[in-house]
Amino acid sequence: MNTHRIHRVAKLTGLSKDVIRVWERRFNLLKPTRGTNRYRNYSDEDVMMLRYLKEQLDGGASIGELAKLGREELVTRARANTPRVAVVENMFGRLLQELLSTLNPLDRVTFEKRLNGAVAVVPFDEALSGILLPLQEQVGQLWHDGHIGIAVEHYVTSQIQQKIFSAMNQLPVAEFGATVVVACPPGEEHDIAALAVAYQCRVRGCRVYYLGANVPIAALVKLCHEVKPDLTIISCPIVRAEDKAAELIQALVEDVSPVSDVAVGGHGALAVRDRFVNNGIPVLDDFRDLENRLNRLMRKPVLQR
Ligand code: B12
Repeated sequence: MNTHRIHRVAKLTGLSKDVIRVWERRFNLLKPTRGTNRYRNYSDEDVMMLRYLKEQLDGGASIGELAKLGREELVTRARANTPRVAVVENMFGRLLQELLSTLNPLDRVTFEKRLNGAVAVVPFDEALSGILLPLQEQVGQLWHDGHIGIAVEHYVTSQIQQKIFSAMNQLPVAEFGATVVVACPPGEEHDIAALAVAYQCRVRGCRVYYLGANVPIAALVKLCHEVKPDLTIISCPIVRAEDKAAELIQALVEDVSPVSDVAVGGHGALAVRDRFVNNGIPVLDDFRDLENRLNRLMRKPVLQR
């Protein structure tokens, strides 16, 4: 999660600094924190909500009516509606090409300068979906197609992981929300989507146990007994052979489901969606679906542990 001083918020949203200050005073919609230097720091969520407000005002809505909806509702609407403005998409597209052009031969300094610079100036949600996940996919593809070595792929993957971990570490440690375990099943090394899932859970205030790649079922069950999750999310990017998929479903149903609600996501889960669903395990279609599930989960009263 990034924080932004008011001049950058003005740039990112197209609103003047005065308007932002007035809305902050009058409508109590913004929650800037104060840095050590006493400057206001606005969150990614503030920026996203302000962009949404600006778009609605441009479309003829009134700020008074919008403000009555309250922050929580506006943030939910903003998340659902965030339009991928063509200019931003082009900017990300160009940046990705620039980043990829630094990989063979590897020019670490240019790669890190460009990546760090880009990730620091946009709300982290946008950096994740617009830069980091597409970069991961393209870098992996370059390796699969033999254009770069596995070492360079691992280097870039680790840079992407660091960015997501560091955004997570800036979030407050949740003490009370729903408890969620996020893991990849045995044999699954593709862990970036799981990390992105963990980040989404953290942003929504869940208590998250992120276990990463290739987690043995027995170890997962043991942890679930210990932390009693409200939900265990399994990320399955790889499409498994029939027998392997059946084996995984059986293990989740027999071993994990008795201890925790389970949900699965990823291409490998979608490929055998009916089998999961017929066995009582819901499949989350995409990150929007995940968000809905988490919002429902966070509205449920949670027992304190
Ligand atoms: C990067 C990559 C790698 C990296 C992984 C790095 C890492 N730490 O994650 C490395 C180089 C290590 C790798 C290794 C391998 N890979 Co690979 N890899 C890829 C690649 C290029 C991108 C995957 C990726 O990270 N995408 C970005 C993330 C964010 O997307 P994702 O994981 O697909 O997840 C998306 C959805 O599935 C979903 N999702 C996933 N989980 C969840 C969970 C929830 C709750 C929700 C809501 C959504 C969701 O959301 C994501 C965004 O849309 C894909 C091809 C491609 N273009 O997709 C191949 C691919 C996945 N790999 C593949 C293979 C075969 C392998 C290897 C077996 C190759 C080998 N011969 O060794 C190995 C070992 C893999 C193993 N045992 O797990 C195949 C899988 C084929 C299949 N059967 O499905 C693919 C499809 C390539 C191909 N076309 O053949 N790979």
